[in-house]
Amino acid sequence: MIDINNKRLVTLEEYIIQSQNRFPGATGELSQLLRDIGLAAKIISREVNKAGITNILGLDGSKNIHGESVKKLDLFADEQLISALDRSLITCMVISEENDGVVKLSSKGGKYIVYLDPLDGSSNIDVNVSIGSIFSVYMREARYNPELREEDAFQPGIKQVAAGYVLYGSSTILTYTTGLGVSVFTLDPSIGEFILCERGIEIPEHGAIYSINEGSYNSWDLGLKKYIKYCQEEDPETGRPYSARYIGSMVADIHRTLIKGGIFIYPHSKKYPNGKLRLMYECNPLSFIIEQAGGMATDGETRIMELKPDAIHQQTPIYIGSKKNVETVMQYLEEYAAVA
Ligand code: P6P
Repeated sequence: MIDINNKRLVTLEEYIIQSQNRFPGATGELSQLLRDIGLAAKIISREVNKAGITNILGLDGSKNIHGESVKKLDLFADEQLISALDRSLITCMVISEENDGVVKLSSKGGKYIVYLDPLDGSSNIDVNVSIGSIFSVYMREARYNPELREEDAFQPGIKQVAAGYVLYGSSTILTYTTGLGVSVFTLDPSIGEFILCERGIEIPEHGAIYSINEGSYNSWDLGLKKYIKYCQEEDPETGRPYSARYIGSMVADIHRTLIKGGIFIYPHSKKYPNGKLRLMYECNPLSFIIEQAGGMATDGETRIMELKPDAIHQQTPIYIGSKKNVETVMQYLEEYAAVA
């Protein structure tokens, strides 16, 4: 612990070691992997916070797997995270939004597989809206198979051993879970340390906020249209009408949902018939966090973390947030599913 103004503060590194000590058989490898991500996050945070005054802003001219223009900061974040993970020889491969296929790291025997969205919401970089890095960690199944196989990476979200995000906003925060609850850290740039600010965080069971891009209203299912109409009706008993909040940066929208409750929705639409958000490096890790905090996450029919992946960049619709909010929208979707 460190003393600042006589206050005992716990750093991310200390917290990870303390948590590891709760597992007598722990080898410390997952702890090292989380520390690697924390280090990369500090470096990315420094660049994000000065993007406006360096030449790192703007497009680098390339396109990612989804045909989206790649911003220079995306590539910087991708490089920093992969380099940090490669150094400790614990991770055998990385799958990232910025790379079409699997990135095989120097440690062929590494026991972990990491999915990354290095800089989610990057279209907001130039307008100074919060953006985030997302990570999802799996144990390699065929551990002793010398051949690194892409199939090792096709695991459902329930197999995640750790997941989390870094949110580069008014402050830089790191939120993660290893399946024992959700902890939140805030970066103190004056000492370059992530400081523990909340552990065992719980999402409110209900929240009077809905978060969805209403521009795609015309392509919604009838049940979703009816649900949003329900949110907009006056009912002081249930705190309706709800507030509408949509940042367009999933990490920021999910973090607000974690803290204040409510629901975030990205449905399928004409433009995205399978949904826009990626299962493996956006929806699964954020669903792990929300479920660990007592919330729910579904694709409208199936629990997100039980979806069987068959492609590393697979997309899915998502309804995620407070338990009561998700249950209500599911009722509307089921009730109107039969209606054309
Ligand atoms: P839309 C950002 O590009 C992103 O992947 C998520 O961070 C965000 O929630 C979503 O897309 C926003 O998509 O179609 O509303 O602009």
